[in-house]
Parts: sequence; structure tokens; C-alpha cells
Amino acid sequence: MLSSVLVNVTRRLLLAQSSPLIETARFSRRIAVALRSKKAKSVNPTTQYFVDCKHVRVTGGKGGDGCISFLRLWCNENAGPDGGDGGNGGHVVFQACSDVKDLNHVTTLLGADNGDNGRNKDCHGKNANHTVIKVPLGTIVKTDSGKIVGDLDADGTMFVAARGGAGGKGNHFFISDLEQAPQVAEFGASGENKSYFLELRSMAHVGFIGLPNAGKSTLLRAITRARPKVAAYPFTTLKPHLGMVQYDDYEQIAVADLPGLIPDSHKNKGLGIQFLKHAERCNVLLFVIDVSLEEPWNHYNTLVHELSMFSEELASRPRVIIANKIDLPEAEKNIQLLEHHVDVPVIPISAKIGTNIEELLKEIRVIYDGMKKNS
Ligand SMILES: Nc1nc2c(ncn2[C@@H]2O[C@H](COP(=O)(O)OP(=O)(O)OP(=O)(O)O)[C@@H](O)[C@H]2O)c(=O)[nH]1
Ligand SMILES: [Mg+2]
Repeated sequence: MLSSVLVNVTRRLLLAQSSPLIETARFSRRIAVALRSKKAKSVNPTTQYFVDCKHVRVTGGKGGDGCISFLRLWCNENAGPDGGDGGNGGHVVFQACSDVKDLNHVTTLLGADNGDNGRNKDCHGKNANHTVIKVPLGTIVKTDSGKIVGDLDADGTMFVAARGGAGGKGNHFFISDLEQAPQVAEFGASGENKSYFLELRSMAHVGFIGLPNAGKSTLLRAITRARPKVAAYPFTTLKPHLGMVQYDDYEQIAVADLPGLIPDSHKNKGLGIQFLKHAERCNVLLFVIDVSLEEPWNHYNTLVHELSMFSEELASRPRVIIANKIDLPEAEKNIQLLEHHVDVPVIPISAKIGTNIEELLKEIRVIYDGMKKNS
């Protein structure tokens, strides 16, 4: 009885959560609604950094040794050599997987299992399983000298980083017309031992670009469960933070909060080129502008200038302006002026209060779908 009541309540909750169909005139099809978690965020410090570059050492498994053995039966004391072969060692393989978003889980030392040794009665050792390490889509594999040897840009693609050693042959293998009782067997070969740099090229689908204090981290906190530090001073964020926006059709969009840019960032001022490189790895750039400040279009022009000085291709990516802090009194007139001065769509929001966030999430999904269609 109680369980059926619970089931009904859960069903009602689920129905209440499920979203209505939203038809837009522009696309005349359903746009997935972002699922925004209502669960309270943990208050414990859980600082987790997004790892997009890693140096790893990989070792293939050793092959199993061959066995030297002679069979003795009750009716035949010298029934012949019966030493089995060793099994092959496992490979270390990197596999691109869309479920994985960064290289945080990849350890520095990666090894595969060894093959089993051969046994008497012609028992061959078992081949070791390969060690498959999932890496995000867009991971490139470089040697220590910087040569690119693998580009894992499609789901499921694999790169064999270190081959396992072959198993050694047992003495049964060495029987010949001349030698009927060989007393030799091989050791298993050692696996390859190599080192690589893994580098994640496509960091997130969407990246927030903005001057310091524009409210990028506040916005990431508002739309995802990520918890970057927010404070009223510049350069609060020193490393990129990543959050996932989940939609009700199970699509997930990775959003990155990048450290603030300042004039001359492309000359390595402020936090410098390193973070422009991160921007290079985002498919869509959202410019977060603080519209409570005077002449916000100048901020936008500064950001575009920095991006184009760094890379022309970067400046030509799809982009949208997010006019943040519309809750402040000076914002209203600044937004109108901003829309007048720029030729890209402007979405007014207040990341702190949550105004217009649903609209922004819908817009992000529309851009993301368009981007997927074109790629
Ligand atoms: N009134 C108001 N304040 C906001 C809003 N969004 C952010 N802020 C405030 O602006 C300040 C800076 O916010 P952050 O999110 O740390 O800004 P940021 O762009 O991440 O800054 P850096 O990490 O230094 O680049 C904080 O004090 C926020 O509370 C908003 O919509 N309205
Ligand atoms: Mg920040």
C-alpha cells in the first residue's frame, strides 16, 4: 500500500518535472529543456581542477615464460616433453570516449597485466587482458619530442600506446626430428615502455570569455553544479573550471569558465596566452560582459581584439554576448547602447539573481545543435 502511494507520488513528481514542448518559430521543433538540479551543493571544499594535459609513462605487460616439463605416465615413463607456451602480455590502449570529459582520472604510470606462464601437460598460459584507458574526444597523443602520433577525435577510436611482450615457447614447441627431448624454453618478452604527452584539444563545447569580475564564475555556478570561487576582486579564477549542463533528452553540454582576459593578454599579460589556448579548445564562445559598467561595448571590442590577435580562426567562431548584472540600476540604459554598438545577439541576464537563465540555456542548446549539425 505504502509502496504504491510512493510510486504514485514519484510519478507525479516526474510528470511535474517533465517539461512542456517548446516550439520556436525559428526552428519549429522541440528544444530540449535544461535540467537544473535542485539538490543542495556540498559545503565541503571539493576543489577539482580540469586536467587537459598529462605526461604519462606506459608499460606493456610481460609475456609469460614457456615451461620445461616431461610427461611421465604409469605406462610410459618418458612420454615426451609437455611444457606449454606462456601467454602474451596485455597492451596499454587509449580509447576516445564521449562520456569522459578530462584527463583527471589518467594516472601518470600506466601498466598492463603480464601473461601467465606455461604449465606442464601442454597447458598454455592465459593471454593478459589489454588495459584500455578512456580519454576524452579530441585528445592528441604526442611523443616526448612533440611529434603527434595519435589524434583520438572520434568516439571509440583507439591508440595502442605500449604493446605487451609475446609469451615464450615451452619445450614442447622445440621438438624436432633431431631433438625429441629438448630441454629449452623461452622467457616471455618484456612489454614496450614509452612515455607520451596527452593533450586535450577540444576542452568544452562552450567557453565563457570575459574581463575579470564580469561574473563568469557566478554564471557557471548558476547553470551547473560546478563551484568555482566567486569574489569581488579580479583574477579570482586562476584555472579553467568545467561544468556540465544537462538537458532532458540526456544531452550534456560542457561549459568552461576561463580565467579573465585583460588588454594585451595575447602578449602574455595578466594570466596570458595559456588561457587563450584554452579558449581555442571551445567550440562556441560566450562573451560575458558586465553591463553595470560604462561603455560595455568597449569591453567586448577589447575581448574580440585579444582573440583575433591570438588567432583569426578563434575570432571567427560562433559567439553570443551575455550581458550580465542586469539587476543593477545602471544596466538598463547600457544594454540598449550595447545592442546598438554590436552586431551579435545579446542575452541580458543576472547570474547572481538568476534572471533569464532559462532563456540563456535554451540559446546555448540551439547554438550547440547548430554546431553539431555543421560538424
Ligand atoms: N549584482 C550582481 N553582481 C554579480 C552578478 N554576477 C556576478 N556578480 C558579482 O561580481 C563579482 C565577480 O564575480 P565572479 O563570478 O567572481 O567574476 P569572474 O568573471 O569569474 O571574475 P574572475 O574570476 O576574476 O575573472 C562577485 O562579487 C559577484 O557576486 C550579477 O548578476 N549581479
Ligand atoms: Mg571567476
